[in-house]
Amino acid sequence: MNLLHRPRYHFQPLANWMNDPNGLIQWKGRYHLFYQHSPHDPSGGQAMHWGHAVSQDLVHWTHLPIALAPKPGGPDKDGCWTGCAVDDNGTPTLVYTGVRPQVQCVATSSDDLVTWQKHPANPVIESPPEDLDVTGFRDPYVWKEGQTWYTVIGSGIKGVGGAALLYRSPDLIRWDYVQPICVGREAETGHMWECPNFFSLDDRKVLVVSTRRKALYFIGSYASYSYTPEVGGIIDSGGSFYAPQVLIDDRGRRIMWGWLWEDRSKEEQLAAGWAGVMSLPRILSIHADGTLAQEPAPELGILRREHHNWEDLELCSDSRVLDQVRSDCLEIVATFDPGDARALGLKVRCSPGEEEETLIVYDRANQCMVVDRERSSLSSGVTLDLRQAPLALDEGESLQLHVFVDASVVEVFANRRTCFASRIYPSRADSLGVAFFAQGGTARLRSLDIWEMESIWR
Ligand code: DQQ
Repeated sequence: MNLLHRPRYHFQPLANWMNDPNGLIQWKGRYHLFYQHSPHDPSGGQAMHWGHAVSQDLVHWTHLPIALAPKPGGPDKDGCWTGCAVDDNGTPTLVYTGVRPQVQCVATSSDDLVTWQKHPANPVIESPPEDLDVTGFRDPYVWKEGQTWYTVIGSGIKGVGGAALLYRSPDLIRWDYVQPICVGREAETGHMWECPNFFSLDDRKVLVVSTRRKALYFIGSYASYSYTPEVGGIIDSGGSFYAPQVLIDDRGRRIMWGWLWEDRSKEEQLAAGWAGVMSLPRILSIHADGTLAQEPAPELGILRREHHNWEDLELCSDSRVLDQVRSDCLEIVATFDPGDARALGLKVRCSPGEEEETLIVYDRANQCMVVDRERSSLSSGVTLDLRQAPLALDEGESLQLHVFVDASVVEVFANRRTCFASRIYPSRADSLGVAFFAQGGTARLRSLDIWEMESIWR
């Protein structure tokens, strides 16, 4: 396996392919993370298994044995696809999709989530509703209200748009179809909604779906088995974040992880021997304007090691390289007053001669955040592009950038509002520099804190 570009504090399996987070649950105080996994294939070609890891602190993970594997002749013979975990009155229970065809299955554990027994009644939902012509039928997300279990299943109605289909059950085994809680318009949100998540946040209801290579959220209200979205947006604009799942922990926090796919050629992935990374855990809340807020879990602070700090610097039309910092494993917290600068921000993974660099820019003139990886690598076979998302700062509001650099991952949180998880693959061993800059005017860097980060693997 090739360790070049391999992150050190973002979760990954030991090797080979991973995609969606699955079955997130806190059990007896420990966080369990399951994920889509091809245990012997870095290209994801093998029928999907569920990998499994556990963490005491949300940061360091211990790999556990494969939780689910396709069973020859069974309803999941061609793959154990995405699903969720619930506590059924003391029995840990997974509800997931078996393929082909797409059906819903159940497995339980009697040894604290290490080994899993598939239920003899599988598949517990053997086909989509008869009266619907669907584009897919997968990725159950289950919750309980009173004595009744509910699930939404990712789907779409042909010619109409993506849909989240609601079922209910007294026991997780016998399920009745209710109705779609929500149906999108194909032109706006695609023909198929994958990986729906449906949960309360403050006093609102949030629906998360993944479609057309993006994860979307809606915030709205729910009554009579029908969901009305009122606000919505893209969860992450970095181009790699997909199929997120949300865990509700014992402090009531909604913690979200997403799959960050590779942005390099299949050949490079095969040569590396691994593909796919989990995002950092993100804590969700709702801004005063009703949109979704995301911030990195504070627990990540335990990885901070050597610290560098700068205060109150004026930036005018140039960039300043920070000679003290040379690393590809960093956390950066920066607060800027944008002043009258046209654009300002940070550069990471810079080579000394600026042959390679990735820019994290607030474009004040156009009121947007940009992650510019057009010169992030001199290699061919990697995506080099510019990603942007709206960010309108209020009068007098400072720009707050919280950035995580971890080898091939750059994860950016701008004012808790606009997020980017992007993959970069600098070719030069000396692309380790950090700089800040302003263009077209003067800005002020109020404070800049940089920590070198420790690996999560002991
Ligand atoms: N990945 C799973 C599906 C899901 C998709 C298969 C989303 O269950 O719809 O690996 O990335």
